[in-house]
Amino acid sequence: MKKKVLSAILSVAMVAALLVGCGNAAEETEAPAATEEAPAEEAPAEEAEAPAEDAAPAEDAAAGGGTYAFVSKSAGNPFNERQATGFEEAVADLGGTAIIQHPESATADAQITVIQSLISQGVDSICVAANDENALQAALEEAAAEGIKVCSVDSTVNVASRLTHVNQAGVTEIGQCLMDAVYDITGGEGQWAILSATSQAANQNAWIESMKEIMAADEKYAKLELVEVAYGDDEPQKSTDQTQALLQNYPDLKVICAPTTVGIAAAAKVLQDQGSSVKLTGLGLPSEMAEYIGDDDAHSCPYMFLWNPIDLGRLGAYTSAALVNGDITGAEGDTFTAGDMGDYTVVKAGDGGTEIILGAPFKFDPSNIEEWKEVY
Ligand code: RAM
Repeated sequence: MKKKVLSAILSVAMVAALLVGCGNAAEETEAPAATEEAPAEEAPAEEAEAPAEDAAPAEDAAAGGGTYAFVSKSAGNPFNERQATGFEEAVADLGGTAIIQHPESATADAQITVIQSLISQGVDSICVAANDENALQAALEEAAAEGIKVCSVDSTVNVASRLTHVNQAGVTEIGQCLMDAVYDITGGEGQWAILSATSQAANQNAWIESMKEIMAADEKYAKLELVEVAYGDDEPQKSTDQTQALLQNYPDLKVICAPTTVGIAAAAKVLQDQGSSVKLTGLGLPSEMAEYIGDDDAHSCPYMFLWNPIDLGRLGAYTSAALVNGDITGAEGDTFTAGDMGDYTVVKAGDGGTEIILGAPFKFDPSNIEEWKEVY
């Protein structure tokens, strides 16, 4: 199936999912037809960790093409690769040049090096999934001073560092989905732990904060005990080690919630291989998690959530272009058309800045995982 057709189906499903919130998207929408061209097998066109050599010079922007850069959190994470694929697709639609940069590690320093190189290349925009909310500020302010339009995607930078943020879903909405899942899977009481990405990741930290606030605000959660927030740094081996440590340190642990696709995949394997009775939920890529999702003792994850990372990348590109073209400034109330994804409005974000929200989280469970695993 051609990517565009696939994207159109996904967009319809995403809109429908918006209406059902944490509900199971497949119950309300037509699940995508299985496709022979699974995104899991598609290598992103540019994997370069060093600045791309074929980047168009700044003059191309004046000619109407535009050079749009995407900086992911780190290399080797399939979620980031799918975002990059979407970003490239949208830039191709716009007739521009995409520069995709996956830093070597999920650190602010690695991203600062990449951002500085992009500034010297004279790109028109930088769209970054931040490894640290505040640490990129000097580099991004320098970019802005050079006339480069800066937005964040997936994981925000602070208000001073960006014009707007492209958010996958509302923070509280994701926090509520995850908290409801922990409540449901534990049976409403007992010990649970979080396996996160890096300790500086703005997106994971916001979701974790939201979960804690939801838990504290309602008596319903009073019998749940959050014993630890562990950090696997979005590295498979460290996430595996952290999962094993949680199992060892908390013999009464009932549930691990991993709000990271890298963490949840690593934890799922540990739990399932060990035949552990500890259950798992969180945010995962269907293609990586299909073998672990099931209602029985043989599977570690009853269900999990995510959004479409390809569409997230596409929206990041369309937002970048709208900023470069002057269609939006990133102010609350600005509207723009994101190609065939439709119209989006810039809204107020929780940190006092603005954001553009892609949609609502999808729920993936045994009823739909076989179909979605082919999509992303
Ligand atoms: C990981 C990354 C990414 C996050 C997903 C859910 O791939 O940390 O930033 O959005 O998980």
